[in-house]
Amino acid sequence: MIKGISFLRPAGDAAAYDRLAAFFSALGFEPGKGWGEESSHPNGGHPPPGTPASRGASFLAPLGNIEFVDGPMPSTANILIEVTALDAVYQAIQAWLREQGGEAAVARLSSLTETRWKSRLFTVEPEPGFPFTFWAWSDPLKGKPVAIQGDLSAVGMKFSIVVARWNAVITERLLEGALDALLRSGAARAAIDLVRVPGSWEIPDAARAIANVGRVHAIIALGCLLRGETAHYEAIYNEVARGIGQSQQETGIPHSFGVLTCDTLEQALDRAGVKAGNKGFEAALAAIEMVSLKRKLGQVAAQGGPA
Ligand code: DLZ
Repeated sequence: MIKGISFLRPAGDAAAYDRLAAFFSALGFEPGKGWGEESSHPNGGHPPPGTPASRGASFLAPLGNIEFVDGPMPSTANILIEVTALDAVYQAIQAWLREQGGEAAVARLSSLTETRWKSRLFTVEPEPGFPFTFWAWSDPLKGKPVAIQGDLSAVGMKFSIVVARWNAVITERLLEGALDALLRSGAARAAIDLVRVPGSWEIPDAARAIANVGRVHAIIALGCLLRGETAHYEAIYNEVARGIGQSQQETGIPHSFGVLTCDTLEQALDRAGVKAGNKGFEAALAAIEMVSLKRKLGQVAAQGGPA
């Protein structure tokens, strides 16, 4: 029943709000939905007339909890952010503060200290009066995530969507779903290329050409093959799947598979947003996740690989 927990804190003024939001964005926090009074309040509805406008910048973390303390409080800020690469975060924050306000701003960053609970931490005030403590377990195995998995933020990522014109009534819906997923996950419109090909058969060739140029982080393949209307359906489908997979494996660029293979148009419509989700949306999310995962695997490898 319980789904999440949010901690609301007034920023004070618009400039502080912007700086705090910039700080959390710069550290790679996944942006939440946030809110603005023009659209709607998180509790729903519009504010009564005469209420001052307000807005909310939201940032997500994979895990959260609220802790009540009995006895002396630890000497930390009351918002603690657990990370897995404390030194890298420290350096990133130091650089951000220096860029914002030179050495005077860097003075709002404490030194790294050991705690009594086998961890290291530091406290920073990205905005005066807003302290945050970042910490990590000293024993890397303790702080290690149980699984290495990709996130779903597309901020800063570039994509190509290759979409087949054949069965356009379906593929245009898949395209809408894919764009919806990318934009809602933070991708910039300018970071999405759209490439149209005649039919699914042509997708692997176009995908390979795009991957060879190497300017995008992932390729999303969208098409629709209908068994009833496609001669040599199996042969075409196998070749499309093999070609997309081969392009992915040989170029190292994630290719997500959003090619529907259905018996009837009705089935395809269901999978293109009517009754059974939208395969284009799912393919776009898979692409985002794989880009993020491959970055993380790269970091793990750079740090010497798993123990
Ligand atoms: C020719 C053909 C047929 C019969 N059916 C489909 C289909 O259901 N879905 C699809 O994406 N494309 C189809 N095509 C077109 C081929 O993919 C290809 O574009 C043409 O054979 C030209 O090479």
